[in-house]
Amino acid sequence: MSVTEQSQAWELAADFERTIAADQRIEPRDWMPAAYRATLIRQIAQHAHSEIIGMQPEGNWLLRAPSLRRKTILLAKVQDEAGHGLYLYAAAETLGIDRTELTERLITGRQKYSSIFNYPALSYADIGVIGWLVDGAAICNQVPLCRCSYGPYARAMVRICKEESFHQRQGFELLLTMANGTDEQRAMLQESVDRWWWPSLMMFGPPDVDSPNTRQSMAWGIKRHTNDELRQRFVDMTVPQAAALGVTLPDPALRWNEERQAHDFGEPDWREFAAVISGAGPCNAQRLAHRRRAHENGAWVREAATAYAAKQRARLAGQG
Ligand code: BYC
Repeated sequence: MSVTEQSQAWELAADFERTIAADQRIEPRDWMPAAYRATLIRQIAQHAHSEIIGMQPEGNWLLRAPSLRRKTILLAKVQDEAGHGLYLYAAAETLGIDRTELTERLITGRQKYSSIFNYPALSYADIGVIGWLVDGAAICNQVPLCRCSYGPYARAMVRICKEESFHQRQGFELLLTMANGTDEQRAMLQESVDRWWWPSLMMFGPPDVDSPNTRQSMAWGIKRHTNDELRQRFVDMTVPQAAALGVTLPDPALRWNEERQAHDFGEPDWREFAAVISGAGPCNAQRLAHRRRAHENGAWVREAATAYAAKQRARLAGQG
């Protein structure tokens, strides 16, 4: 590298650091360190994959919804998740990676998606609990991402968070109906909360001491809070909601700490978390197999769209 090139490179790096320090946004055409780009591709792609894989546990109940009203709500929610996946893949593409490549990394198991979607949805109460706890956890995690230093990701998150808020409310409203229903419905609700509580806490990632990426991601303004801070925020937000529903959260260590002005709570089973994210959760194989099948079944759509685009290009070139 020549001396001029070297000083240009320093200038670009200094510009990047200044933008981050001033809490301004990095945009796709700005220079950025390779590791910043790689971290964003990893996180945004995992996030996009989670939205798409996350359609499966709820989609499983679409044909068994207990009423037309519940079916319409669930259908709208599952469609929203597909939309979130699209915004996020589009945001990842601004970093110079192709969506085809990202899909390939997902279906070959080279990229992760959220641990939570490797658990089965076993009853209709699970549909409410996914909305309440899973989307509730997602909101806690994602609202700060609206201030992420990378512009396209932050802007996608603004839109996604508005929709997540509807998702959480529809879940809570379904659960409130069950809570005011029969003893059997209340038992179904409690059983579902018992299964989903700990996996929901795991959504925030490993404890801070075991999180290799948090420090650097916070220094770059990608993450605004640590995994443990957001987990605490979620617990504090959820406890009064559980009381309103009349359900017990399955944690004997859960209690209000007057001194900290926050709840103390127990440790999730981190061995289970490690197993789930390394592919050995209850539904990992099923989720990936389903995604792979859907991708193969969609090949003709991609081929038709590509052929149509080529035809349009040829027509426009002919006109020119
Ligand atoms: N599941 O250093 P750490 C939704 C991985 S979709 C799986 O703390 P980071 C919804 C992590 O990737 C919501 N893997 O990482 C959709 C890393 O592994 P690699 C999805 C996890 O990135 C449909 C390693 O563990 N939300 O709401 O600093 C229907 C070490 O972790 C998990 C997002 O994706 C996990 N739970 O922090 C309903 C939010 N946790 O990549 C609802 C965006 C950690 O080094 N993502 N890992 O091999 C984030 O905010 C961050 O990536 C995380 C992890 C907080 C998740």
